[in-house]
Amino acid sequence: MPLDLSTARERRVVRGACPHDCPDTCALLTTVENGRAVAIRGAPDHPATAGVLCTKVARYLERTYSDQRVPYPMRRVGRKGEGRFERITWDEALATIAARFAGIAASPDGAQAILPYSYAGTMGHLQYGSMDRRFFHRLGASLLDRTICSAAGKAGWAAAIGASVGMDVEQYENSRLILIWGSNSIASNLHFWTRAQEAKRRGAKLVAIDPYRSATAEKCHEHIAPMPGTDGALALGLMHVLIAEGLLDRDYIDRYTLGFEALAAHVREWTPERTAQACGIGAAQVTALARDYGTIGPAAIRVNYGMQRVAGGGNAMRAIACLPALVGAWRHPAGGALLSSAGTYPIDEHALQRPDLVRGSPRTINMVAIGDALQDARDPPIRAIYVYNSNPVAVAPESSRVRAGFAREDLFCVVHEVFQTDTADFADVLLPATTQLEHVDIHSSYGHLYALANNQAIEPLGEALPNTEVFRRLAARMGFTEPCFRDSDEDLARMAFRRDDSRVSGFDWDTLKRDGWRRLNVPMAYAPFAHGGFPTPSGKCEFVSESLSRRGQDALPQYIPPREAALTNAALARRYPLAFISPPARNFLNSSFANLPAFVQEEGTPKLDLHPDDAAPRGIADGDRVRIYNDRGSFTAQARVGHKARPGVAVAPSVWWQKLTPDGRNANAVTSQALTDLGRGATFYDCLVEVVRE
Ligand SMILES: Nc1nc2c(c(=O)[nH]1)N[C@H]1C(S)=C(S)[C@@H](COP(=O)(O)OP(=O)(O)OC[C@H]3O[C@@H](n4cnc5c(=O)[nH]c(N)nc54)[C@H](O)[C@@H]3O)O[C@H]1N2
Ligand SMILES: Nc1nc2c(c(=O)[nH]1)N[C@H]1C(S)=C(S)[C@@H](COP(=O)(O)OP(=O)(O)OC[C@H]3O[C@@H](n4cnc5c(=O)[nH]c(N)nc54)[C@H](O)[C@@H]3O)O[C@H]1N2
Ligand code: SF4
Ligand SMILES: [Mo]
Repeated sequence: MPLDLSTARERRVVRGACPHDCPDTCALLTTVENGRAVAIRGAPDHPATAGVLCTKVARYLERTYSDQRVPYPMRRVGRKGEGRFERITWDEALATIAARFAGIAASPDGAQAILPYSYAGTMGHLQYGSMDRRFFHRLGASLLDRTICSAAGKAGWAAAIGASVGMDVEQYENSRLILIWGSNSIASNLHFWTRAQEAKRRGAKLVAIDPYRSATAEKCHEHIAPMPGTDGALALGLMHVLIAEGLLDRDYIDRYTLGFEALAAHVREWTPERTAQACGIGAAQVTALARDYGTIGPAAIRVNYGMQRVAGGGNAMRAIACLPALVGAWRHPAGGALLSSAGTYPIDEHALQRPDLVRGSPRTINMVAIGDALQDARDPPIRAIYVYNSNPVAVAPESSRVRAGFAREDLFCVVHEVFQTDTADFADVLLPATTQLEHVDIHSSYGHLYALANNQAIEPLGEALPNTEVFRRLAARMGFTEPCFRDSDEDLARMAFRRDDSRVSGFDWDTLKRDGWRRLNVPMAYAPFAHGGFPTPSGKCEFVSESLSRRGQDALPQYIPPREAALTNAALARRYPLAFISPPARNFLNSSFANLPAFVQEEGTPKLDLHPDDAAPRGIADGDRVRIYNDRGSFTAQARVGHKARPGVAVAPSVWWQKLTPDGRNANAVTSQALTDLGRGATFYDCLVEVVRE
């Protein structure tokens, strides 16, 4: 039959992966008709995705086709921060950047005066960290310590377990007890929550440990609400009860752990009473939780990064990571714990990022304290910053310092972005970035065990370019002749995994592109440490860590209380009596999606949850406008008085774009640049404030 050309439409379904900073890394199916993406859904065949996307990415086409996209390269015409730009060509933009970078590199300050600033706007290995790293390494720019999210927890977990490896998320449906610790899974780890729900239907008990009565905590059988930053004490208290009551797997401890006797002596003082006092909960809650944990099996912990954004976050995670070994929970695939599965993938970072190209021995700047780094006297000062995959003006702590840093007239600022964010307003040169539908990438996950390919679904919109291509072009402009700067995205994707590793044997980039996803070669009923084999120096779960102690850290997991709390800083707590946390809002992903009308509408306006016991003495009623402040700054929100926040804690779901709030500020006006005990991480949730009615 002849083809009727008048109605023929080219229609295809493209396999991709969700790029967002979320443990679920969903497999996507995008329907493309005549070059335009018309539908997006979760791949039904991918076990971790099971055909379901979260509400944000189910509307990803609104993001891709938004009329708010940065359409072409631009140059600043207004004052810094004003956000006024005029169109220029890519040629002009690249020439400007190359000339400024070359000038700085040739000056006495040298290339170290240039700083890349990026995080996880996209988690694909190519667009997250490949050609960009090669470029800045070869340039000799300052290095960036990418610590804003997970550094403390990762370091604490690694001290006990050895690497970011843990339970298979698919096994949680077989658990009998699940502790959801510092995680609002419904918002931030939806596909785990589905498994937890299934476990619940099968009779499992779910316990949330969170100072906030999140949507997740509300749906668990039990909710334990410690004060922020006190989880380390809670974990030590649980150990105390487990040991005192003999609720231990002695055989597992003898064979597969290191330092039990020292740990037992160490936690002797952590009685339920002392623990309860440190955490602001009841002693009976500590004992009951320990008894559940010691007697119901398989017992699983899903711990997330929400509990480690405090002074003692690293040690708290260490203590939690020790719990499964004490009760032998690792013996069962549905027992143990998961923080991140990222370490299960044999990523070839060396091949992707080429640290061997580094010129000299450049300094490292911690991204958390970017406010200080841009403002304090440094030798050399930061004279240029290139921001991509991140929105520091909105997400970095102590906004007043960050904004003042970016406002420096003498700072040359490049921002490569999908949207004109708070940070983009400060750019001298603003470059348009592609979305996930417009470029190629290869993905691992930090919540499941599949590798994924992201095929390009549509042509880039406007003049947008992928991160990789911009750095390829900049490298050529700067005269970098190493062949690695000519690698295509396909070349890069082929080198992302170490080919000699058995976990990825049997598939390659070509099969991954075709099939979209592939499970790593780990058993289906995966129990990574059933027979020990921890990737620590001793091969055991290390209650006592010699490697930490060699670095001047405590050999045993300590309780390090919050830096800003009544027990540690009474004078400060008298002026600012409320502990303040700003966890993710369900409809935003950090500051991503916080500019798109549908999601902003869902969230309404910036809110502050307060307990009636804290609202009443301040004369604050539900719906009042309130000001939240401390010595670092202030912002306003609408009070929501109820039982979501526990007494003594104020909660502002985040991260709003500053320029889209009524007062032009967000929660980071009050947060601190101080760092964690391990990993030099951020302490967003270690923050005291006072709240007044406006
Ligand atoms: N919808 C949505 N999903 C997201 C994100 C998002 O912004 N929005 N962010 C993504 C990112 S960047 C990450 S890192 C991951 C993980 O994201 P996380 O930041 O871990 O986010 P949540 O899982 O929401 O967990 C935060 C929970 O920890 C609680 N919490 C705060 N302080 C403490 C504490 O001291 N102790 C305890 N026990 N709990 C505390 C908060 O009240 C909140 O309910 O999620 C990702 N997924
Ligand atoms: N108060 C408070 N602050 C927080 C947190 C909190 O809980 N409370 N959470 C913290 C955490 S856990 C994290 S991880 C950080 C996250 O902070 P960021 O990593 O900065 O995350 P986003 O705010 O989502 O900004 C990512 C930006 O990258 C852009 N982008 C996406 N894809 C691409 C691409 O392919 N190329 C380029 N060039 N750009 C792209 C997006 O448009 C977006 O504007 O925020 C932290 N800040
Ligand atoms: S749940 Fe997470 S991985 Fe899945 S679509 Fe949403 S943001 Fe992406
Ligand atoms: Mo994060």
